[in-house]
Amino acid sequence: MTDVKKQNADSDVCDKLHSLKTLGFVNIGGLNILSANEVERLHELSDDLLLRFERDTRETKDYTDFKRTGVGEGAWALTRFSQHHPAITQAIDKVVSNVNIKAILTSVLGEDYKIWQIIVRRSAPGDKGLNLHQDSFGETNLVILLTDNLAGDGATMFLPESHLFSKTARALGVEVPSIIANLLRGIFKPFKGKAGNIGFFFNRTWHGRFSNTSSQNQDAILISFFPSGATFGFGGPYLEWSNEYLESISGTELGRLLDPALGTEVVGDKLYKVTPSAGDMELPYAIKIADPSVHHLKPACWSTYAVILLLRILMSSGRFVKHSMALIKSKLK
Ligand SMILES: O=C(O)CCC(=O)C(=O)O
Ligand SMILES: [Fe+2]
Repeated sequence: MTDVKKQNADSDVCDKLHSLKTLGFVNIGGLNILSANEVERLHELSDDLLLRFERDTRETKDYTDFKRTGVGEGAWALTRFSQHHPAITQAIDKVVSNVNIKAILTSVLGEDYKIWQIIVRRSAPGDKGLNLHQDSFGETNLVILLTDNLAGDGATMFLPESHLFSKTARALGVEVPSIIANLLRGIFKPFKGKAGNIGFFFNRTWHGRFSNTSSQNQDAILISFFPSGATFGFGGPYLEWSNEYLESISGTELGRLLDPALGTEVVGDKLYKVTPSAGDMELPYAIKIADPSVHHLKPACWSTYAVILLLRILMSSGRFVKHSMALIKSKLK
């Protein structure tokens, strides 16, 4: 495993990395990477862009209303976020070029990671949240909060340590709807923090989004990384970065990370496999945790197992009640 100390990272960053590996998510704070003005500007731009595309959805294919896609109500996303404004590109390039950020990414993804998507997600007051789920093999997200969110309303939430559990949430039938997760707020941990805070999570960690009962929009940038050995693809709302954009950022760290022509192998239609450079033979941590037969890691706290058992009981009782009600209704017809 790449040693984070070798990358000249701050010692506090080493502790944060430890939390990420053990809990599956972490807020590392702002680390003074972006100034308050830069964070404010990012927020203003996301505000302007979301409002503009809401008014005219034909203006871009990157605007998604989660209600339309059937994955929630009261939340919106703008994909290929950095492509929509040079100031966004500049700020995100600054984040991904930062020595501490690179040290964390290298430690969990190896040397050869790539970025698939950059989205800005808005959770508006009344957002119903997002059910518990896991995403693609090896995927790891970097989060930048654009709004203060100390209560966790409309925040990404996690079941700590669940990235180390051998079975998936889907296999166990515990893709808990956010309405239930909200009732169990003590169990799931939201990504709380202040505007400008940066964090990471493995998309293998069981996660979703709490409903937003506050009176404020909760906005966050989510950058999706893939390590070598993992595959990402474009399609649906996730379009390929435009060639003009990639050309305009060539030579920058963000350009290296976004251009699929660099460090990947085409394995299908708009499908790219991240390839290891010579010498980086070690399996990245984000890949290891995706395959329990390889890592032999387990959640350390007994409470994690107790929660998983509770969720299984809750969800199967729910399914039993639903099934019985449907049966009774059909008999009474
Ligand atoms: O909207 C959210 O906070 C959840 C995001 C999510 O599930 C993801 O980025 O994989
Ligand atoms: Fe997700």
